[in-house]
Amino acid sequence: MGTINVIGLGYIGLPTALMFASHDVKIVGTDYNEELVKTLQSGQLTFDENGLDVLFTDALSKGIEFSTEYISTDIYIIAVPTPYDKLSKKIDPSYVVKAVENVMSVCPKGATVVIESTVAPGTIDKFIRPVVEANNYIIGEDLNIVHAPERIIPGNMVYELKYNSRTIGADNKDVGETIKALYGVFCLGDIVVTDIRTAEMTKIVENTYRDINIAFANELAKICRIDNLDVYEIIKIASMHPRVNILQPGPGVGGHCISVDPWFLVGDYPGLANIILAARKINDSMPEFVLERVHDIMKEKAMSDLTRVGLYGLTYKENVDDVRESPSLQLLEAMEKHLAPTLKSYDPYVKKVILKNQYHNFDEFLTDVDFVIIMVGHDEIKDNMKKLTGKIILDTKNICNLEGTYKL
Ligand code: SAJ
Repeated sequence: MGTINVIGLGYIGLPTALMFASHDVKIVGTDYNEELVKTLQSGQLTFDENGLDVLFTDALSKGIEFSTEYISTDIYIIAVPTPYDKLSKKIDPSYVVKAVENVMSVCPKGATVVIESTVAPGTIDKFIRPVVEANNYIIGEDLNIVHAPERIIPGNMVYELKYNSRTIGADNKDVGETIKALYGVFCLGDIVVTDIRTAEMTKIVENTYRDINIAFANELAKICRIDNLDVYEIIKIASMHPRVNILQPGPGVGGHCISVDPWFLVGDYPGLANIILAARKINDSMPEFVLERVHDIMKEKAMSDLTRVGLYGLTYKENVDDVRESPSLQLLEAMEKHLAPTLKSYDPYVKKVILKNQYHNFDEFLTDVDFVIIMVGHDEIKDNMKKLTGKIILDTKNICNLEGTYKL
């Protein structure tokens, strides 16, 4: 097997590159960010993830290389960002398009480009094929295009890379089977080969399914709040039914996947994507729902000083360092809209200063607040819950058993 050039060394590209390398596949990882490439070349990781350090050491010992340049080879895996426009909800395919163009500038005839980045259904037909054809490449002869959407969950990426099943979308069965065999080097899950449009749609459907199910749990939380019912107890009991499995309510849905992908279906199928749209709205309403709870609790406690209220957790979920679309940031944004003063906040994983009144030490944060809103269930707070004794607590993650704790 020849060298694989993995393009984009972020949350998906880097673990994938390391996994291949640790299984003795020759890998060159390419990223246009010089700083990032230098960091990796110096033997340092660029983000925290369970088990990634061990994989990195292994991949380095197997000779993985990092570069800002694309190399000439037979197989490319593209894992670059696919941002979306917040207002139009449309995908911005420019990074993927640019990567494919760069590949074409160096690749030999007959090379294969595997796109792992999540794309809205139809993106490859709409944006990638025309660019390839505009370069006078014949798809299937001069260049093969494959869509192999990633499926790994931040926090458990290394495990899931190995054990999750995967989808390979290709125009041609033989190319699909070749790429399937390639991923089979490390992937122990089933690998299904299908066409590109189906692969694109499947990926979006998976995240939409989860969004809808989280929205159901969040809607139940709102319903139960009205009548002072324990939503967690109800979910627990209902889920004992053999065909019921309800997810957990929370302060909202963040991350770059579940809170984004369903919008592509809403945008492309207006009038048809109704549950999908409702689910998005419910999940997006949760940070404001938390604010309403804060308001009610402050009234009940006759507390007026907003500066003594603090948010615990800024990331989009527990034990990761990613703050993209996080419910806490959505909540602070909503406060800003109402011109309310910003709350104190703290997150053990967020080392950079991204907010006013942000703390970097748990104890100092606790000293300066009377009311703690638990937004993220990091292990740190779970392991130190006693430190919150005596505080007013709103626990949106159902992790605190201290007496008097308010729930969602
Ligand atoms: N959440 C809840 N209640 C729950 C579960 C999650 O409120 O019961 C919230 C989380 O706190 C978080 C958000 O939902 O804010 C999303 O978190 P997540 O852990 O469910 O998923 P992501 O966004 O980290 O990763 C998802 C995964 N997709 C599915 O589970 C269908 C992952 O497999 C995908 O690879 C990833 O999106 C992606 O990149 O598309």
